[in-house]
Amino acid sequence: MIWNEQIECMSSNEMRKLQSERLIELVNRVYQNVEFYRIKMDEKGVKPSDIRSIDDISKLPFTNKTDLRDNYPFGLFAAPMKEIVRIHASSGTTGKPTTVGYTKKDIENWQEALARCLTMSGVSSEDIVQVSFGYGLFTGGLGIHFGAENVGCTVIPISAGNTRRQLQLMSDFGSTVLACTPSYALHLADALAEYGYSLSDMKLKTGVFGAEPFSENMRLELEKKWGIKAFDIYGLSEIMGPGVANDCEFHDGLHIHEDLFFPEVVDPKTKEPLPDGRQGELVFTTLTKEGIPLLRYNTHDLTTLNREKCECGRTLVRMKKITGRSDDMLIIRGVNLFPSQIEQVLLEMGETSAHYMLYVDRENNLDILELKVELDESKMVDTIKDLMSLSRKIEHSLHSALGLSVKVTLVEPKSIPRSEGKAVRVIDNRKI
Ligand code: DLL
Repeated sequence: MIWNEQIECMSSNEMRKLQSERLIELVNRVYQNVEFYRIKMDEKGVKPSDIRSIDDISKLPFTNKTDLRDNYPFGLFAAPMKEIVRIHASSGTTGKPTTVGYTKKDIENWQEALARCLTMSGVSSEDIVQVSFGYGLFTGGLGIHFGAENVGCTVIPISAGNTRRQLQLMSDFGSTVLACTPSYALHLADALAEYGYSLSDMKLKTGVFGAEPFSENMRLELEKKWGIKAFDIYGLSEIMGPGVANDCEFHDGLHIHEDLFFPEVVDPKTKEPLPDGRQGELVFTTLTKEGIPLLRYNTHDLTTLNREKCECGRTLVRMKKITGRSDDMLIIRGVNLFPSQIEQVLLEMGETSAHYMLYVDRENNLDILELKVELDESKMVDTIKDLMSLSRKIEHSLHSALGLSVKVTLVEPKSIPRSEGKAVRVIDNRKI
C-alpha cells in the first residue's frame, strides 16, 4: 500500500519542478520574515531573485544547531506567534534547548509525512498502535500519535518507560504495532519472560523503530525476537520530528519525503555538495514549513543518497541507514547528549578537576552512563563518606541538567590518560 501515490511515485522531472516552485516561495518568505536569513543571504551576496530552481540551492547559506540556540527561543520563527499552534524542543540539552514551532499547516504536513511512513511500514486503520516514544517536548510521542490517528489506527498513548505496564497493555489491548526506540524494543522483548508473558500472549506484527541508530543486524534481531516486521523511522526535531524518512518492505535505504524536505549530502570538511552514492553530512531544506523553515540545515548525520527506483514502486530518493554522526553527539535512551554538556556541569560545580572520561554501555538493552572524574588536587577529600557524598552531588547535578542518570566515580588526580591530539573523552561500548 502507498499512502500518496501521486507524490511518492512522481517522476523525477515533476518532483524537481515541485521542489523548485516550493524553494522559490520559501526563500522569498524567509528573506522577508526572518532577519537571521536576510543577514546571512546579504552576507553571501545572494538575493531571493537569484534562486530560480532547485539547482540553485547551493547558493544558499547553511544553518546549524548553534544558530537555533543563538536565536533561542523563537528568533528563527517565520510566522507570527498567533499562527503557531505547537512548540517542541530538543531533548536533554543544558541551558538553551533548540525550540521549534508549528503552524496548523505544518502539523497537517507532519501528519501526512507520518501517514506515508506508517503505510510504508505496512500499518493500516486496522492496527492498534502502542506509542512507547516519550510524550512531551520530545517530538517522538506526539508526532507518531497524530500520524497514526491520521491513518485511522487505534492509538495507545502509553509514552516511554514502565516495562511491566507496557507488556500488560500490549497483551490486554492486543497492540499490533509497537513504536519506540530499537533499544527499548529489545529490552521489552527480553523482559517478556521475566513478567510472565510469552510471544503467544501478544498480537504484535509490526515495529516502527527510530530516534537512535541501529544496524541492519539489530533490525533483524528485533524481527526474530518479536516475530514481527521491523521498520526504521528517521527524523529530527529541527526539521519536523519523526517521519522525515522511513524504509519500505525492501529495507534498502529510507525513502525521504523530498517534496517536503529537500536532502543534500555535503563533504564534512569542505561543505561542498557530494554526488549521489558518496557519504557525507546530510543537509535538509524544509520546502513547505511555515513555523520555523530552515535553509540547508546540517544534521551531522552521515549517509549517502540513492535515486534509483525502488522495487516498491516509490521514486522518492533513498538515504542509507544512519550509523554515525560527524560530530560528537551521543544518543542515550533517545536523549541527545554532547560530552561538552558534562564538562559544563563539572566546571560550574568547580569541585573536581575537568578531566573526565564517559563510558557508555548497554545493559539489558538499555543505555547506561558511567562518568569517571578526577579529584582536584587542591581540594582533596579524605573520608570515604565525603567522597560518596561528592559523587552523589555530581550525579544529582548531572541528572537535573541532562535529564539522564549517570553513575559517577571519583578517581585519583592524573589517573585519566591524557591525549596529545584531540582528547578522547567518550568510550562507547554499545555494539550498534
Ligand atoms: O529523535 C525524532 C524521532 C523520534 C525520530 C522518533 C524517529 C522516531 P531528535 O531528538 O531531534 O529527534 O534527534 C534527532 O536522532 O539527527 C539522528 O542523529 C538521530 N536519529 C533519529 N532517528 C534515527 C534513525 C528525534 N532512525 C537525531 N536512525 C538525528 C539513526 C536517528 N539515527
